Amino acid sequence: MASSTAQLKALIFDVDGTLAETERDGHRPAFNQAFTDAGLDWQWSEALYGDLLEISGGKERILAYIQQSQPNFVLPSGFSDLTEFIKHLHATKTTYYKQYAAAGKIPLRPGVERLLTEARAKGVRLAIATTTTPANVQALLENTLGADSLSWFEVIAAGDMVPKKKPAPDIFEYALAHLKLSPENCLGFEDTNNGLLSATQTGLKTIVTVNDYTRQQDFAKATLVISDFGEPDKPFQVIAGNAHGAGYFDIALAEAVLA
Ligand code: XBP
Repeated sequence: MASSTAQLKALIFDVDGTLAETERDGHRPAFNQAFTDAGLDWQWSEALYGDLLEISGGKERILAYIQQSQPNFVLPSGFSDLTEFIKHLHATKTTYYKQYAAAGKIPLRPGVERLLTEARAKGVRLAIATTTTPANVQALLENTLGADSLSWFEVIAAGDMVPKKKPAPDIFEYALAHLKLSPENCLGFEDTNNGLLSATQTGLKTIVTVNDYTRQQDFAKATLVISDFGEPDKPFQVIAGNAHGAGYFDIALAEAVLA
């Protein structure tokens, strides 16, 4: 029977803050450990980090911090320029992040594994569109969902694969182009205003799951804003939009939201 509503073919997920509380449990402590290793007395508090999250990308975030808050910074010897130094700091930070993931310190958010498993069982394709470094995505997925879980995702669009980071649409455009799908057949999942802008500029209907860093942000462009994906025995809270009476996010709700 012909249908006038768009068919759901793929889900495109942000990683940081959406699949897991990576900023709180992984990135911030990893930045701080990298600073200590480099002999710097910089420590990013939770509050400061909340402000710094306005800048997408770890290397870009370090640069903005130096420019705004460390006017007397002197380039350590052995580095030809600031870009090289930031690259070095960031590589150390990535090493720490991977260690935290391997140690099980970065769990998935409620409902994530259930939703991914149901999508796979029903033939709904999966992709990732994230600003973070590809090695971080690999470490998170393998240590939470198992060794083969990278292969669950047809496209892992991450980090420097595109010229402009979120809120630019580049990373979601990259994911859609590699899926060879139109945005009408996909849903995007985000936790930040920057990410929401990135996704919706491509035409994707986007679901926002908030967290402590982002719940005060402007999500007017989201199709649905919820506390998390929820579980049958632990329903989400609906913050804005129509959740069609559901208590947790599943493929039936994804289809209802897309229709
Ligand atoms: C995530 C980011 C990333 C991480 C750090 O944004 O901005 O920079 O905070 O990762 P989003 P890297 O969730 O919108 O994709 O240090 O690897 O950049």
